[in-house]
Amino acid sequence: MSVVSPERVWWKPLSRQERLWVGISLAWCVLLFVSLPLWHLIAPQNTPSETYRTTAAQYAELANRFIKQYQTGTDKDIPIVRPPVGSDVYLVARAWQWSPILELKKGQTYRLHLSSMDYSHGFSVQPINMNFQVVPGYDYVLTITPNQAGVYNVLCNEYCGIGHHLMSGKIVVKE
Ligand SMILES: [Cu+2]
Repeated sequence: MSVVSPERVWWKPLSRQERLWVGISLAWCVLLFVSLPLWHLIAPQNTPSETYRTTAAQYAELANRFIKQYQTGTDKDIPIVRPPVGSDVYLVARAWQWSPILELKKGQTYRLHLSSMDYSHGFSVQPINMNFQVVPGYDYVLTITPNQAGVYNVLCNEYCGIGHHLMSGKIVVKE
């Protein structure tokens, strides 16, 4: 009397079709895995690779100096700023506003700094649907080249309190 019946052995050699499907899934996994870093390197608009530690006070000082230097007007008490092309530009997120309003030139590259003065906010640019998390204590630098003129709305897409829905800003891209 045998203890182990051959039918109860779970392992069997793979059939040709099973091997084929395992091969296809494996190739797909590898393709997705390598496409992440590849997309980061070759895509026309990359997510930032620069993040620095900062404090609210430090960042506010840089942003205020930037606003004072290049301010051209105000819109409902929010300063409008036209920075020189290629420069470092600062956007401040706080409950519940984005400041300043940035006026950028189409086809020019800027280093856009983002930080929050209080809670976590979400930097969401509409209608191009670019999204980025803005966490206090960090200075995120996005190297951006606006390639279409127009008015872009900056919305907060991270719930940040009672005035969250009112938190909208603007980036204006001119020809
Ligand atoms: Cu919010």
